Parts: sequence; structure tokens; C-alpha cells
Amino acid sequence: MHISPFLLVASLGLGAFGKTKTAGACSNAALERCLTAKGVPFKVPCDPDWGAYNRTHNIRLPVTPAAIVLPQNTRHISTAVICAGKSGVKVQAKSGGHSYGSYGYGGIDGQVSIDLRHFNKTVMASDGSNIAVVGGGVHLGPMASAVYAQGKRAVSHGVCPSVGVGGHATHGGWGYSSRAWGLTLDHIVELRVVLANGAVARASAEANSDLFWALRGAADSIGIVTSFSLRTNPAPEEVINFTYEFQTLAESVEQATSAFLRLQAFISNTTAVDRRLSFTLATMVTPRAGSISRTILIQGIFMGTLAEYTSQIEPEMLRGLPGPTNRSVLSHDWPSSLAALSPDGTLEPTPMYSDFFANSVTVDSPGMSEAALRSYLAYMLEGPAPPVPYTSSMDLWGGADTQINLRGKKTDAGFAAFPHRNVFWALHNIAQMKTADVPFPDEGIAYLNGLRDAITRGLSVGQWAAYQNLLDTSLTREEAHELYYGDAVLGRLQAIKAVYDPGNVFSNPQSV
Ligand SMILES: Cc1cc2nc3c(=O)[nH]c(=O)nc-3n(C[C@H](O)[C@H](O)[C@H](O)COP(=O)(O)OP(=O)(O)OC[C@H]3O[C@@H](n4cnc5c(N)ncnc54)[C@H](O)[C@@H]3O)c2cc1C
Ligand SMILES: *[C@@H]1O[C@H](CO)[C@@H](O)[C@H](O)[C@H]1NC(C)=O
Ligand SMILES: *[C@@H]1O[C@H](CO)[C@@H](O)[C@H](O)[C@H]1NC(C)=O
Ligand SMILES: *[C@@H]1O[C@H](CO)[C@@H](O)[C@H](O)[C@H]1NC(C)=O
Ligand SMILES: *[C@@H]1O[C@H](CO)[C@@H](O)[C@H](O)[C@H]1NC(C)=O
Ligand SMILES: CC(=O)N[C@H]1CO[C@H](CO)[C@@H](O)[C@@H]1O
Repeated sequence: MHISPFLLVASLGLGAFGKTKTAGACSNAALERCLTAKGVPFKVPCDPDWGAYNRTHNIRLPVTPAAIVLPQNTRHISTAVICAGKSGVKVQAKSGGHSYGSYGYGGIDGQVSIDLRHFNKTVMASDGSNIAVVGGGVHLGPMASAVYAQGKRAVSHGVCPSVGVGGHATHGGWGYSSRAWGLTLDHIVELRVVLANGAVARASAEANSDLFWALRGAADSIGIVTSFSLRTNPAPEEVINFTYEFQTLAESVEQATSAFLRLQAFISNTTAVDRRLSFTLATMVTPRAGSISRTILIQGIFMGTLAEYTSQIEPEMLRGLPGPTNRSVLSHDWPSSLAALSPDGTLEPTPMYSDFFANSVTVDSPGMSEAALRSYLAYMLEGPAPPVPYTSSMDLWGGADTQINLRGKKTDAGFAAFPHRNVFWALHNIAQMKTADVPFPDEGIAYLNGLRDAITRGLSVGQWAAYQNLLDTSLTREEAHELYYGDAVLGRLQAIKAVYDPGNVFSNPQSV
């Protein structure tokens, strides 16, 4: 009799099975037998300590894998992938586990999650190349600390220290330093990968260049990266961290529209701006009893001195805007500039859990039209009351001197399977429940998708897409492929997938 993993897992909750691994029959007998016979460490839902391994970052989307494999070496990964393939079970790697759709756990019940927690080393090459070799399970905070400690070097990446390099670097990786150094993905010079047939390969511009192309943008569909070789940059001596809050701006759609247009023109001004400056425009909307609080922030960094910032950058950036309600301008060294951004003020990868939904819109150069800005801001500032508090951030990828959109990377299918290379803004809309007792409401998803529609209504067809690291779980597989990749990249990805993973072992709800 065939019993689906889902039914078995559901019955576990009813106490049909004991709390210990019995007769290899907790969730998928063939899989467990294969893993046990080959000495691969793993956990199944019947294990008493399962609860220490299965907790998804997104509380809204719990997932119960058939097994969570805990490899200590590459052989364990190869073996687990082969066992899963033979047992007809799909596989996903888990690095930081911060996928918005719980894809590190498979994204749906009954898959194998390969937890890379033991692949946690960051070592600078000793040959003077300044290349960091980073394990597939390293978190961004410890990676930044280790790269800085071993020669005052730095890599650009997102703000949250507990995000994993595995998902982040292979699907983009934007942070404030990306205008200066490119995305995290752009730092990759070589990858070590385990393929669907268990083979271990190197991928670089020279070796297996088709794999190298595909893994940078779609690793979730192609293989398991066990280590990343990343080029590094000299860390800046001084970093200015600035935040301005504009409470009155949120009171008028017209004022906010003209302020955003002014900032878009400012960041495009090659006389005033170079790659060292970056920011986000964030609008925060919080429903309260009987009212809605709304505020607009400019938050960013300048990799230079405080004197240069206050005399050259700040006056030109704020020219023509209403006076900010609050101004915070702080000088940091590189590690403390990263720590200042983190939720708990440190680079420790403290686990975080949140009940949320998010979507994204990447807007190509030359940026937001006046119509798109007005429609976007009207929805947030004058539109329907949101059922959930949310933040909409316009993350800056474009503008004068940006290193994200260099010409060599732009050709659709040429550089990498990550195709977003003419982006001016990446808009990130995220709604989060603040209390644990009320689950995230469906209307919250509809509200944020309404916000996405309000943005795209003012844009021309072909000017916008979506960013796969800000995974939108409301997209169908086909919609995700269109928005994350587009036809040219998708076609080439599918051809490479057919060679390296013909049985579709590496799968999640939006994979290729
Ligand atoms: C709090 C928070 C802040 C964030 N901030 C930013 C930000 O500032 N900038 C930004 O760009 N993004 C940001 N993100 C999004 C983040 O980049 C993605 O969620 C990212 O994919 C998470 O990677 P992970 O390894 O932690 O997740 P996981 O859930 O472990 O993995 C995500 C996906 O990648 C695959 N994967 C993971 N490791 C590997 C590997 N070694 N080989 C092959 N496939 C692998 C998984 O199978 C899964 O499909 C943020 C997310 C959160 C939750
Ligand atoms: C993890 O497993 C525990 C124990 O079986 C269960 O109570 C819990 O709901 C699971 N959590 C998630 C997020 O699936
Ligand atoms: C890596 O994990 C091991 C346990 O597997 C732990 O002892 C070690 O401290 C970790 N190292 C880092 C750099 O996190
Ligand atoms: C561009 O920046 C320069 C230097 O700050 C400034 O003098 C000039 O007015 C700006 N141009 C525009 C169009 O804003
Ligand atoms: C900004 O200033 C207002 C009062 O002017 C205050 O209520 C608010 O808390 C401040 N916000 C921040 C982020 O400091
Ligand atoms: C962009 C940036 O670095 N912002 C941070 C500056 O520092 C304050 C507090 O020190 C943080 O709250 C900001 O996130």
C-alpha cells in the first residue's frame, strides 16, 4: 500500500506512531532505509528532537519534510540526494532557512531538506587572492565578521545576519553596499556543487560554465552548493549611516510624489552621486484602533567621511524636500555599520520567526514614472485601511555609477540566470503580524497584491518584474518563471536542468 507522506505526517499528530524512529517507517520507509544503510545523519518527524530542526522562519507557512538530513561532509549530501532520487522524494537545500516560502524545507510537505548547518566555515584563501571560501550553510552575519577579521575585507549582502548565503547569493543578494560592489551573486567566482546524480562538480567561468551560469540565479532547481568562492572588497574605513523621518510627507500624495521624483533625479545626477551612496525609501503603514499611522523614511549609507557627507551629499539630497521630522547621521566602522542595521544590533545569526507575506516589483531604469509613483503613494496614503501593518521599501539598485547594472551583466541570457540587470528600484512590500495569537489574514495577501497592482498600473509593459529572493508565494509556478526569469533565461535554464537534473529531484513550488 502506498501511503503519502502527508497522510503519515498528519496521523503522527494523532499519536499513531511512537516518538522514536521505529522500523524505519516514520515517514518514508525506502528513504529512511537508504539513509540509514549509508550512515547519513538525519531526523524524521517521529524523532523526539524534531522540533529543534523543523521551525520555519515564516510562521505562516509551516512545512513538514519527510526527513531533514544533517550532512557532515559532501559524501553525506551526495548519498542523501541519491537516496531521495531512488525513493521518488524531492530535495531542497537549507542554508539560513529564511525563504519567504519555507523552500529550504521543501516549500510543501514530504520533501527532503538538506540542512547545511555543518557547512559553516568562512576561510580567506592564503594565496593573496583575497577570495573567501564560504560554506553553503554560513549565515551572513558570521560571514561578514569572518571576512573582516581575516584582512579587513567585505562582501555586499542583505541586512539580516541570520539569512543564509546559500539562498541569498544564488538568487541575487542586495544590500546598501551593492551599488558599490554589485550583488552578493556578483562576488561568486567559483562554486562546489552536488548534482542530482550525486556527482560533485566545480563550476566557474572556466569549468562547467553552463552550471555556473544556471546556479547563479536558480540554484534551488539545479543542485546543492556546498561552498562559495567569493571575491572580496577592501572594507571602507568609515561608513555614514543615515535615517531621516518625514511625518508630514505621508500626509499628502502630491508632496510625497514630488519628493520621490526629486530623490530619483538626485540619485541619477552623476555630478552629485557616486557608487558610495545608497538608500531605501520606506513607507510604513500601521493600522491602530480608529486611525492609521503612516510615515516615510529615507535610510541609507555613505561609504565616506562624515565631513564629505554633511558638506556635499546631505544638502543636495535634501534640497527641495520638506524638513525631516527626525535626522540621525552616525559614523561607523564597517562591522559596526552592519551591526547597526541588524534587528538586534549585532552580527550574531540569532534565529528570527515572523508571520508574514511579501511581494516585490523590480522597476527598470529610468525608474518610477510620475503616474506610477502617484498610484503607489495614493494606495498607501489615501487608500483602504490595511488589515495588517506593513512596510513598502523602494530599495535602490540603479542611479549614477551603480555597479549592479554593468553592461557585461545586462545581456538577457549571457551573464547568469539571474536576469535583473537594468533595475532602478526593487520595491519590497512586506506585511507582518505583530502578535502571535492572531494568524495572518488572507485579506493581508489581497491588500499587498493590490499595492503591487497599484505600482505596476503606472509602469509600461516590460518595465517591471519580481525579485526571487523576495519570494512571492502567491505567484503560480508559471507566473514566477515569467517574473523571476523571463522567456530567454527560462528556456536556457530548462535546457540545463534537463541535462543535470532530468528527474526533477531539486524542486519547490516555483522551481524550474
Ligand atoms: C529578515 C530577512 C531579511 C532579508 N533581507 C534581505 C536583503 O536585505 N536583501 C536581499 O536581497 N534579500 C533579503 N532577504 C531575502 C533573502 O535573501 C532570501 O530569503 C534568501 O533566499 C534566504 O536564503 P537562506 O539561505 O536563508 O534561505 P533558505 O530557505 O535556506 O533557502 C532559500 C532557497 O535557496 C535554496 N538554497 C539554499 N541554500 C542553497 C545551497 N547551498 N545550494 C542550492 N540551493 C540553496 C533553498 O533550497 C531554497 O529554495 C531577507 C530575508 C529575511 C527573512
Ligand atoms: C515542528 O515539529 C513539532 C513537533 O512535531 C510540531 O509541534 C511543530 O508544529 C512543528 N513546527 C513547524 C513549524 O512545522
Ligand atoms: C560550526 O559548527 C560547529 C558544529 O558543527 C561548531 O562547533 C562551530 O563552532 C561552528 N563554527 C562556526 C564558525 O560557526
Ligand atoms: C547635480 O548635482 C550638482 C552638484 O551637487 C548640482 O550643482 C546640480 O544642480 C545638480 N543637478 C540637478 C539637475 O539637480
Ligand atoms: C521622530 O520624532 C517624533 C517627534 O518629532 C517622535 O515621535 C518619533 O518617535 C521619532 N522617531 C524616531 C524614529 O526617532
Ligand atoms: C541604513 C542604516 O544603516 N540604518 C541604521 C542606522 O542606525 C540606526 C540605529 O543606530 C538603525 O536603526 C538604522 O537601521
